[in-house]
Amino acid sequence: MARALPWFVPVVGLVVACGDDASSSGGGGPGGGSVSSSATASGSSSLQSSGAGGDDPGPQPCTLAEAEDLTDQTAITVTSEGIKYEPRCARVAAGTAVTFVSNFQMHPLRGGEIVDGQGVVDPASPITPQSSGTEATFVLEDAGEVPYFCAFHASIGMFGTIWVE
Ligand SMILES: [Cu+2]
Repeated sequence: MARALPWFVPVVGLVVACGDDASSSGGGGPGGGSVSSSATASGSSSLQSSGAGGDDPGPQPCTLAEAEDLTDQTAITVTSEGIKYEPRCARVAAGTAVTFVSNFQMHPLRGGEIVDGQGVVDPASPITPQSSGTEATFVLEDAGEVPYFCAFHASIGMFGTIWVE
């Protein structure tokens, strides 16, 4: 007599790993330089409230309202003090010579804006990359918004904006 054992048991192993947020946990430092233009921008704004763990909202970009009005000057100086620029946010007249005084080896200066807490270099920025030396002057001719940042410390707030009027 044949024993009809139902060996064929369909094992449906549906292991659906939907933990897609495991790979995107929080900004592991500015050193990587992975400046991608892909879709990481969406949805990350909601992460900020859970990650910080304090009442510090974190470094915020300049607003025009807080920008120091230096439009009556023909030349201004932006210094770096610790990990902050001073003045951080400024308004200048077109044609103003803006001199950055810093240690560019420790605080590499870049023109570009902050996206998701990381500095993104703008190749068209009048503030050209500075990685050595202690002083650099840029004459800002064109009206507009000129954001800049420190390549090492942008994620912890070392950035600013100059509005050219
Ligand atoms: Cu820095």
